[in-house]
Amino acid sequence: MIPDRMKRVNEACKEALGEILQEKIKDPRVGFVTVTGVEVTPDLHQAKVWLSVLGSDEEVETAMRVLEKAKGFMRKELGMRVRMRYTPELKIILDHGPEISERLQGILHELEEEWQLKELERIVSALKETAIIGIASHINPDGDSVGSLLALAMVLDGAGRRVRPCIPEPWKFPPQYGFLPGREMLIDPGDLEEGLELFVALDCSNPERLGPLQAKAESARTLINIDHHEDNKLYGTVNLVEAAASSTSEIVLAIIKEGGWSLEPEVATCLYTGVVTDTGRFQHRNTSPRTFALAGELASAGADIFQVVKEVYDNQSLQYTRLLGRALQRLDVVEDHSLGYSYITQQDLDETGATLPETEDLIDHLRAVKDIRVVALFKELEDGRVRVSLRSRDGYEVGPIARAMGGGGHALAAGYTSDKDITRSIEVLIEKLRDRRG
Ligand SMILES: [Mn+2]
Repeated sequence: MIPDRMKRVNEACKEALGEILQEKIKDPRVGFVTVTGVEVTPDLHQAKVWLSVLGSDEEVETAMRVLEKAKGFMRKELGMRVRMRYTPELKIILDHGPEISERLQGILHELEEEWQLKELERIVSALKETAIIGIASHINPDGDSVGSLLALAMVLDGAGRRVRPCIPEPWKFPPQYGFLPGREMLIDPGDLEEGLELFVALDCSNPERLGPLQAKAESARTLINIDHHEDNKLYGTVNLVEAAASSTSEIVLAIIKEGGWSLEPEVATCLYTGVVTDTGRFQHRNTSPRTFALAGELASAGADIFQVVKEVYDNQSLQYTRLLGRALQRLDVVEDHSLGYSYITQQDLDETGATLPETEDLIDHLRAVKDIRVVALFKELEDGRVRVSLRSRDGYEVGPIARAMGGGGHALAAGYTSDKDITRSIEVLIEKLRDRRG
């Protein structure tokens, strides 16, 4: 049995360490840490400190490593806060207690929802109160970035705002989204004003994703960051980042509803395109019952769901189809990591006549192969660098790999750019996967 005196010491240390973690440890890698228990030996020489850390395995590991290094500092702080004959050495132990972390997750989730609701209200009032609004989405546009951009632009235009919707590099506009309504509203990036009162960035996990528009976005008085990437850098003045959302289009729909704006068929078609493409036609892990409800809602509002399929999926050029053939032919599998990979060179593009923007979904054809857990597609860019796209199945997370390589994305769909040539890029990725699996 623990004597009362030691119980008091444990309690005092627990409280003090909690404060120290909250007030003194500012390292962003530490994240959400809670002291769940402290047990000091009767001779006061050692204190076992149990910590619960929220996050992915990798985040927990990083946080523990940082805290291990901060042990000496924490001990010194503890000595100043709790009067003891001797300040114990700290032994930091990771508390795996599932019910504790689940409870914390629950609390965190509630806080997050409450916070998001407030941000949603702030965004809607900003959109209603500002006359001229800049809007942009990310470089290398996809269905969600274009769909959410055009939808928001049309709604605000209909509400009498002067909108300045923009794609950072318009010449990279994927042709399969050329049918989307509202496209005629897009302005040239060069015509976008600096220092606007309000600027909305859509689907961009970090401001660099705005490419040539980054400076203009950041010169705005208020920068609203709307996104669903879990690694979003929260770079906006206002941030509405919902990692549980299937797509940015889903969040834009929430904004439209909150604003009481009507959902016109053209707007619904744009949002539906975002949802369909970002969920891989309702097949990726970000698909939930909520996604189907959302799709139903958009279809009811008049989204042309058949046109979306026809234009986006059943519309590939002969040139691209031949390129796809090459990529499929080259698919190779590294058995011990269940990695499947293929590549496309500039020469392939020249010879087939296909263009890089057309290859956005090519990787999904590679993923369909049995027993492959991670698939990588290496695309040689014009400047010689290589764009690497990663997809996974069975929950193996590729997001951390992409981030370790200087890129980003979602847990199951991510990417990065490599400065090495294709052969070397492939080798580096294989090495990286080998390291991770030990
Ligand atoms: Mn998206």
